[in-house]
Amino acid sequence: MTHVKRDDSYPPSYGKYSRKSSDCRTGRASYRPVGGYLQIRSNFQKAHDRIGRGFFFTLEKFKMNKTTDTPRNKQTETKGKLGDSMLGSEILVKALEKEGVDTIFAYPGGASMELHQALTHSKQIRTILPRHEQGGSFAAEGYARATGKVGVCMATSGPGATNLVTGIADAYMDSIPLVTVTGQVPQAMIGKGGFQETDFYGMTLPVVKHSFLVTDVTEIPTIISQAFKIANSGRPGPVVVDIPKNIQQTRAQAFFPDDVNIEGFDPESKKISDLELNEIIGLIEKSKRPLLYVGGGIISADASDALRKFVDATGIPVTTTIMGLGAFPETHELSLRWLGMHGSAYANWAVSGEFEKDKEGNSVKVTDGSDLLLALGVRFDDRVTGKVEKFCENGTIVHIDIDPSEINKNRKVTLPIISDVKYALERLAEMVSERPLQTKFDSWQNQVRDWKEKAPFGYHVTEEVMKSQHMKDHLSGSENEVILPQMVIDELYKLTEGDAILTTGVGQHQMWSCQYFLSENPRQVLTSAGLGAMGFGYPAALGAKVARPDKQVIDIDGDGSFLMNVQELATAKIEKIAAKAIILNNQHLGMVVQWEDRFYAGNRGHTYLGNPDDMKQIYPDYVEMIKGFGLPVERVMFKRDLKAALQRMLDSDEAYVLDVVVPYTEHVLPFIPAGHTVADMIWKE
Ligand SMILES: Cc1ncc(C[n+]2csc(CCOP(=O)(O)OP(=O)(O)O)c2C)c(N)n1
Ligand SMILES: [Mg+2]
Repeated sequence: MTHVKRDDSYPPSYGKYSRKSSDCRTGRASYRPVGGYLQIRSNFQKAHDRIGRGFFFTLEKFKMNKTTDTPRNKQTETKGKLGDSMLGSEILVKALEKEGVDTIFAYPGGASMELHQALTHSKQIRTILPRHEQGGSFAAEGYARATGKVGVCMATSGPGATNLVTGIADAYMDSIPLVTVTGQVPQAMIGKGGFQETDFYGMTLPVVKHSFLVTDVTEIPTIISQAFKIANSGRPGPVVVDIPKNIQQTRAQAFFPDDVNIEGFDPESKKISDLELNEIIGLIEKSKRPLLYVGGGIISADASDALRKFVDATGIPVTTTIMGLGAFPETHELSLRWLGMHGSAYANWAVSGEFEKDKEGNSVKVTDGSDLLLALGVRFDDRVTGKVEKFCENGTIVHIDIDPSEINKNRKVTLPIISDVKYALERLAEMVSERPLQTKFDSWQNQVRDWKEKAPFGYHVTEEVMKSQHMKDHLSGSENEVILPQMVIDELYKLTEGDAILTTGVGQHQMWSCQYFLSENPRQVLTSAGLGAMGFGYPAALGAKVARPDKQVIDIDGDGSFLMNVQELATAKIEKIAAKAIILNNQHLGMVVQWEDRFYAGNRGHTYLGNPDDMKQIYPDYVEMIKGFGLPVERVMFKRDLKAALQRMLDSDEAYVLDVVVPYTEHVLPFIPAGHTVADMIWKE
């Protein structure tokens, strides 16, 4: 079996012993040690014997409980500076400072309190205490997603570390640069099932880009530099650095390299050739209906300006993924907004064609979709493609990505290219401005315009809403004042004029946030896309606000999702982080309810979040709860109060929560049921 790895990011000398996860197609499982530490031992021992390095731990080393005898690795030969005599914990803090870290979200415990002691002496790093490690990991992600810089979080061994796993998995799925530092039990205790020991290194293997277990105190600076480099080069991702307590307590003089050269790891050197670029231009010249399908890779690569130039020079319309929101301005006439399960009908039509039902109820194609799909920095996620073989079935597909493991993984394409996408777009823009295309795409652009006019995102108060329990319980006599969830985001978009950073939970509110808030720029809507992790919204907003204090940062959340990390309100209050939150409170797990309505005849399977003994009550009482955290809060029930309440929230200098009560009967449309095609898209009631 061949092992194709993300980025090819292993130094070859680490080989399979690096314990880095790989993509699922190539059988991550074969990397995974079956029996924990003992099983790894033989592999690692072999690796150690072969390469004579101290990068990989061995049981012998743990037994020795000292680490400074490890053979020096190559980095000592590079330029740098020998540090003063310091404790391992202090070396770590210095190494983080050297990487430019200004914020760390860290929750202490027995195996990491040494690190916290050292952090108290840092003048550069602000240590923020989240109220749950999961909150800390999402906050670090929010920081990273808002800036493109590496987010950093830290936890103690055992339960502290396991609480980080969801955040790490989230960063892995969405390719977010994250360095997580965890304390580990002393080396002598590893493998013995001692208090708060978990094999965190092993546990996180399938969801990290790389991981280190530090066995030599003097290697901390090199490992930290490597961790940051790996996290944020090529396709970004999470890196775990697990540091046993005895290493933190060991005094040593460590070498701080100016730069680290990781042998064999140079993802950014992958560049498309002019020959391939000419081939793409040739395909565009021949095409009648070219379409750009762009994703988070454009944002990670900082390639949106280059994309804009290329579109200006060619007139090719653009659709993005949710991770690619803002890679191209959504207000631009050539923007088709985002595509997929709940994306715009017109983006989905532009990819695969427009279908209508005939008299017998069969779907028939009425207009062709794209004949040339330029897929850049995307991964053909199933929420985008639906039934993947039908996705742009009749088009030629060009796929450019930095990560070889994405090529032909979900969708076989005509022209796959491994390249830095920014370079590819810059060169393409240059080439087409030097030698303009012979083709114009007027009729295709007109088609796109017609589609946009035919099926804009929209909402209205339906009969279902009027007849709903929500109306009876909460709006009897004031039915005209009902607030639909979509209205809230629409109004917020108008009030902020689109100049804000949004985070979201996961569910219906998430989809409406992406539909009704148009991203002009990258890094405006931060959402857990690949993992779909409820609880992401508010902690991510904290991280984003810390990183971008100049911006309004607003978490648009569901009542279910918000409750999952509600404790982070304490972080906001105590750390004075003015991240706002709007709870679109439908008293239900709305997205699951929507599926129940569509596919399970409306049978409710534990999707009601309110109090069944008193359905007129709004439960839990967020107003009382948020008051308990010492933060301002308002409940909004009537449309007439919405705008002013939103404005008060925006005007607040501190964290502020609006609990907006909305009906649960709304469905997110358009909707392409999972595994189906655009022919099955429900786009109007
Ligand atoms: C941690 C986690 N658990 C469960 C789910 C499954 N899930 C997806 S959406 C959803 C409902 C979310 O409810 P809420 O946050 O109130 O948002 P709404 O859909 O009502 O807007 C659930 C349970 C998930 N995505 N994440
Ligand atoms: Mg809800």
